[in-house]
Amino acid sequence: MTRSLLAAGAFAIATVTATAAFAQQEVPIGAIEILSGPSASYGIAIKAGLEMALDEINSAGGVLGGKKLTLVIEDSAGNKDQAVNAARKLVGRDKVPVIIGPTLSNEMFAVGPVTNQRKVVTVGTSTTAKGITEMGPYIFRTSLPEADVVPVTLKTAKDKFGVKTIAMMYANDDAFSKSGFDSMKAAAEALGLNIATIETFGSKDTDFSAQLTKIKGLNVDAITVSALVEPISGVLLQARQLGIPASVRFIGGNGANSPKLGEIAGEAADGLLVGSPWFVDKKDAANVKFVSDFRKKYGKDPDQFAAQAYDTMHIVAKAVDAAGASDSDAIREALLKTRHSGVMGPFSFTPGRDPASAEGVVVLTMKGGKFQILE
Ligand code: 1QQ
Repeated sequence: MTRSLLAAGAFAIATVTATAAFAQQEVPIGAIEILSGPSASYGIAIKAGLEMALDEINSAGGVLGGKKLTLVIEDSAGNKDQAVNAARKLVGRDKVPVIIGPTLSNEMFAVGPVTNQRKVVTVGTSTTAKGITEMGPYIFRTSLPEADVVPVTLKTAKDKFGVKTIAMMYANDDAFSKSGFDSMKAAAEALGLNIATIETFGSKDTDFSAQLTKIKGLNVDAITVSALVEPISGVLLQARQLGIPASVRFIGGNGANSPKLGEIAGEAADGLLVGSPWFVDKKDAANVKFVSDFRKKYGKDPDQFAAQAYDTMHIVAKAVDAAGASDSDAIREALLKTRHSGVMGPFSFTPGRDPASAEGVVVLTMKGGKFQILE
């Protein structure tokens, strides 16, 4: 008995020592993503992209001369407070030098001030609202702001489909949805479009009939919607049920860039226009390999959110190596100088920590519940 207890104790000590030694061989990267709840499709795609890049980095020898990069991922469930708690855990308990995420701008506006104050580099891969990187010198993003994408989408709607009069809808309880609407409105005004009405709703709403009935009577050419994927899908389904014809085209923002839209709305989403810096059929070698490897690993196509996350993990790994240490300040400096050629195209940060290039935005449309590039 005593002997086996002693042996067990010795074993436990040996295990702890081995774990501690092993821990020093690892560089932990934190991530805060939506893995549950209505917006989980975004976070699950991001997690898949991060993990695929992580595997590639570690198979190629890791970082800092042979250390493994590990991912400590926390679920925010799309909730600001849960995202802030996750950030506190990652900083305090896990001592991560970098946090990737959170998924939503709404969450980032709560997390950013906390991680910036703790001087922990925080890199949004999907946060597109205005003002994200202005929160402080530790806040970066690899996602193109809506302000750079929606003018391209609206110009295409005008030039290619003759859209002149629009109704505008947005969720007024989500920072991204509101900011995306502001960008859409500015772009519509710059293009000289007539705005027949502006209608709002809540992100958890399921009944949009009052707004849509009003819009139906206004004879518009198109309806813009700035919202996350669940409410947009609800708007599309209900619009067609209420008899708004398919000739009235919907125009979405970054929230519409998830394949979940087609899964929920099906053919009601057909004809929707959305801008994106990435498309699954992009023919460059890096993207072809990424898409093929992703299909092999996960048995489905990557989406824009997975692609952005995949590039971001590679960018972060490069910066860790260039920093020469698992140190947030050194990584911050290194990120500002990092150049990466990824599946989204060539990437570097502006001094303000936003993506340097807004080129390569393509406009996609939905057909049979799937995205297609607009020919
Ligand atoms: C933001 C977004 C969302 C659509 C990310 C999933 O762009 O919150 O900024």
